[in-house]
Amino acid sequence: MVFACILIVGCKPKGTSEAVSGGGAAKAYVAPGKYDEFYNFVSGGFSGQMSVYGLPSGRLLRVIPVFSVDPEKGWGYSEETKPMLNTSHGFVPWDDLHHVEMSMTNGVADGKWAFGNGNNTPRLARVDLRTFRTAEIIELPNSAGNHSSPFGTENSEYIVASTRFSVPEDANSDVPIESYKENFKGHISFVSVDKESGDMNLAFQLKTPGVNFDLARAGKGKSHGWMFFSCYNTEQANTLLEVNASKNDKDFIMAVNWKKAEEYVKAGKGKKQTVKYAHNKFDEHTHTATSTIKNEVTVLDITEFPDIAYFIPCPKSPHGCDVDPSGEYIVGSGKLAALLPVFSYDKIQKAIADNTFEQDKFGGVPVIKYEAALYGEVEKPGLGPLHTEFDDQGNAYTSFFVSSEVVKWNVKDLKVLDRQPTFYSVGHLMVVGGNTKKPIGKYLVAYNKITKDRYLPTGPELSQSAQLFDISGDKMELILDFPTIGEPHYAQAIPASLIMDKQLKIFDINANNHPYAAKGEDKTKVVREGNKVHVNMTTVRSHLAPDNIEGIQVGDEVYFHVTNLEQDWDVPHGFAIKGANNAELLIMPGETVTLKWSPDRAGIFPYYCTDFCSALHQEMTGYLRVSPKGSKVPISYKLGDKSSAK
Ligand SMILES: [Cu+2]
Repeated sequence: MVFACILIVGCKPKGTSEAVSGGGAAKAYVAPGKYDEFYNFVSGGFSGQMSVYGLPSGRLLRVIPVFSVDPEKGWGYSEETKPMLNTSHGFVPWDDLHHVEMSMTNGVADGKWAFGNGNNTPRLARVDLRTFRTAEIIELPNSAGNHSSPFGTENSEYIVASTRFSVPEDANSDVPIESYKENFKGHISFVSVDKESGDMNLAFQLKTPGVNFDLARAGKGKSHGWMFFSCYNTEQANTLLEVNASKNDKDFIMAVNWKKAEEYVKAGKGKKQTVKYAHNKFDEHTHTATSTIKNEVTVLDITEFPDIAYFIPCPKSPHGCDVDPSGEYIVGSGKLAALLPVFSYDKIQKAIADNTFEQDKFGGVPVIKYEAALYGEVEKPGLGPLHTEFDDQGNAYTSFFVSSEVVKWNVKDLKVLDRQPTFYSVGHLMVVGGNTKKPIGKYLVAYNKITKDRYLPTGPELSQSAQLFDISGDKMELILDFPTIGEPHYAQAIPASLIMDKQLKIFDINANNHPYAAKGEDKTKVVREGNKVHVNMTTVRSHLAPDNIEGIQVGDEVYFHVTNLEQDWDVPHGFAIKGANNAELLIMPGETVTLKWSPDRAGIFPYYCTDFCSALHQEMTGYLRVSPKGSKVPISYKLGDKSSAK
């Protein structure tokens, strides 16, 4: 116990009682009625969501359900959104979303889409920044633990996702675990993105030796066309990894010439493989998602093509693998290393041209000599380096998990310039645009793993914490703490001006192609088809139509297709009915959404609008009568004196 206390005290950076005051606080202050300068898209870690904060205020603006069901928005509960969470394993309503990647044009965020990874049941998602909704999810075959994902190329030609756990290929996976070295392989998925529509497509996969891929970054500028991946477990251990995968002094960064790989695939060199994966898309006009199971992927084995991939030794268990704005420097972060190696793209190219390789290949892939690829090492920067982002002045910022600090250093001379404590144990960090060709060196956010004493306590679990630093001066200055949802891993921020004027304010009711849309109260109806009953309902301030329904029976499957007739910004309506065992619906102006409900008893069931919409919101209710199975009560429905019976 005493030992534990000492440990905890020992972890605290000096000056834990320091509070931000005066000028610092003013820098994060956004006055009521004023907008933030940046949108910050933050991964929700184990919550499976993405949340959006304003910077510098830290205001929570929106939580976007991606891989998780969300009762606030009915995501994954409505019939229209359920297919978005379909996988080859069936309906999977959860995942851990670790990393966020903004779509890019010429190496700078273009404000079209945000991509997110699902680690557990490997998936890639695309969020539409006009609607702040998940528009597409694609499952990744031959993969497990989609951690090294989603990392995009300079023009989002591809969003790249690699397997954290090497596993046997899907087609022949029933093998002894001990046969790791022989049967377990890594797979890297290249998912193409249509520049206009955003539609994703699993273009091809690279099959690699069995290691654990951790993180990655695409080359940019001079290194555009290349991609760099950190890999650990080069020991190829399959048990007690904390010991057995930490034995080698150096693991690898893998440099991949993806343009070359793309050429080979186009020339038909890849092998078609039978797999099974789901591809889910949300259609904005039918307001409905479809899920398609696909059965084929093209795989290129990198060991058969000597000019696609190279390993570069990197000390020790590398985590982050970050490329500077010029594309020349690649920073490897060995999370158990005491130094920070910086590799040079030019030197890597020269080493390849000169065959400056180690004598032995690794798993059939050439290994470039460490010194031949190395630009230099940042000496004694801190303990446990994890991630690096960059500013517009040639500086890098690296998070140090063990020593709980952010360290600023110069990319050219590798000298440490500043260090500031974080509270506590920082994981990822983010500079606005810090992964792009044009960083905006104004703010840095540290996403911390532990909160300890920063906020009011909340039972056994404390809030997750982000910390905002002003990095515009020579010294980094902590200006704000703000709590976050889930456990944020990575995040990215973009100027608000890039997307705030592109927001979709309503769905055009005339373009609503939902098959059960009722585009007016005179189009509402209740139709029995066997034991299925379809209710084409409308909602508008301040009533639902119809608001009296009879003739439903115990054992029926009732589908409430609710169309919101409003055509004003920010006038959603909700829908809920007593006893329904899923969530409410939340229906945007011009949209149609469906709740499936199976009454379990006879009686009167009120239904109502759940989203406050007007002074007469409380009156926005209706009654539904359920009769016993086999009852002679006919289907009938009405609104006021407009009734009809069938
Ligand atoms: Cu309402």
